[in-house]
Amino acid sequence: MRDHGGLDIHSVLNDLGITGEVSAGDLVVHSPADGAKIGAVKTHSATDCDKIIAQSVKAFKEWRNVPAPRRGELVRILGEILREKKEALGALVTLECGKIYQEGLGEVQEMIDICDFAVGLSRQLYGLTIASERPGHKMREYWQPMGPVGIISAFNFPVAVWSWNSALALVCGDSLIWKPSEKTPLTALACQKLFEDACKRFGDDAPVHLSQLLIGEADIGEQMVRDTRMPVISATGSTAMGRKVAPIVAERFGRSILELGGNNAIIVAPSADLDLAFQGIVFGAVGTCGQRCTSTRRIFVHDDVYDQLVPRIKKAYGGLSLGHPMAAETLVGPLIDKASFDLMEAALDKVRTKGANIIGGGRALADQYPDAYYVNPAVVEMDGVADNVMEETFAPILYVFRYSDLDDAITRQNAVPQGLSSAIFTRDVLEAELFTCEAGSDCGIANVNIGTSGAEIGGAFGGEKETGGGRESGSDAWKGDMRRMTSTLNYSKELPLAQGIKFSVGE
Ligand code: UN1
Repeated sequence: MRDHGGLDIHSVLNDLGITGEVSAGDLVVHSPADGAKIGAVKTHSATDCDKIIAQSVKAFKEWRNVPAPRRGELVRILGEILREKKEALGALVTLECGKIYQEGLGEVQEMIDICDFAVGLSRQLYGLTIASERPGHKMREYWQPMGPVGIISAFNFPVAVWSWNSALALVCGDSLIWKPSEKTPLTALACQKLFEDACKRFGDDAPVHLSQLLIGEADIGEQMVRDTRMPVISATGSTAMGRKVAPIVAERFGRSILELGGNNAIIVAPSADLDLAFQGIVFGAVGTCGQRCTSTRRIFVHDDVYDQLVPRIKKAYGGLSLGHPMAAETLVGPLIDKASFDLMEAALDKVRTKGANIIGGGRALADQYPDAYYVNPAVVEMDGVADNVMEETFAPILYVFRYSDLDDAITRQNAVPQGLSSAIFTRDVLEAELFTCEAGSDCGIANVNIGTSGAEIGGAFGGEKETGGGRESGSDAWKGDMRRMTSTLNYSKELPLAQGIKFSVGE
């Protein structure tokens, strides 16, 4: 294996300054790359959780008074530190969640990008000035900090999702509590350390406990979700998780920002540039070993190009370089664990019994890595087998369908419970415009001539239906971390009532 300049677990933990914190604890972490134990961290108790929330409330009350552009300075410093530690943190992402090092680096870059975005935003938390219907009156909107924001993140983007939420929430004047996946606490501890370093460089305006970790299983997350001191809960993960979180938060009239499962499709039209479509599909389907919420899970290929494109994809699947995610030549690393592998096998068994044509699937590299779960990415030709695939399986399975009519392909694309990402490859402007019109894709993301995954941070990220409806990251997603205040000011000497109501109190 060609490694990356000795970026092994020890040097990486050392470089990130967390060796001590991950050497003993009740939560043992194994690398999905080879199954080796790479750390053990202490989990929090219910009493700890209560204390962490109380501390967060206190930190919020100080932080909200710091001017937003100054709050942006803290995020600027965090971005600077992330640049300094990009290689080490990228390698830890790779070793802890198994994505290839290129993608580990990409994930840290995504953190840097959102920090840059948030720094600019810290001077642009604009509200509207609205024309009042009353003489001598002005109406204005203010955006105010909300309070402690609870962030729940998944193993597959163990650091970027935290950064989308935290960079925005920090400039918005909120404090943070982060419950990372129990599968990836080391990267969370590393981010916490980098954040604390940023606070030191920043100076006294950053209160203690401005950002804290909550380490543990679902029960501790649920305690945070139930707590009325947490006005915003931003949760990323499975639809099953969101189904639990959403009603709990709704019942107490909290705000939830949900980014849940996807079942993303690409339509390949007759005029498509097939080289682009090929690259976009294969990256989308096998990148991150199919473990992105934006991974390409279904393709609808027009009859006219099916026989040119699909055999090419199947051939490429035969030659994909699987292997240790730190090896430079690897394109596909491992699945996170055995449970994921079992789900992939179960999904393939289901279509196999219906007579689908399956290329790939099954375990790979088991002799070399008996304690890790490498798999052969699978292509499943669905023609005549089933109408659609309704579930998200977090693994590299690409279901391939034929189509002849674009409206029908869009209908089938949309006919799943999830609504995160979608794409069309076409050089026909009418088709491209149809795909992104009100009767086109029903997803939060609808791309033309690029794949379903790999969104930039500048756009609002999220989707509809079982994807949860939340938006994180760019555009005006920051509004989710603030409360809107409408203020009408009277500078006249009268008190006219709105809607022309006459109400004069005699004395
Ligand atoms: C996720 O899988 O939860 O668009 C996030 C993408 C990445 C983010 C994925 N920028 O694929």
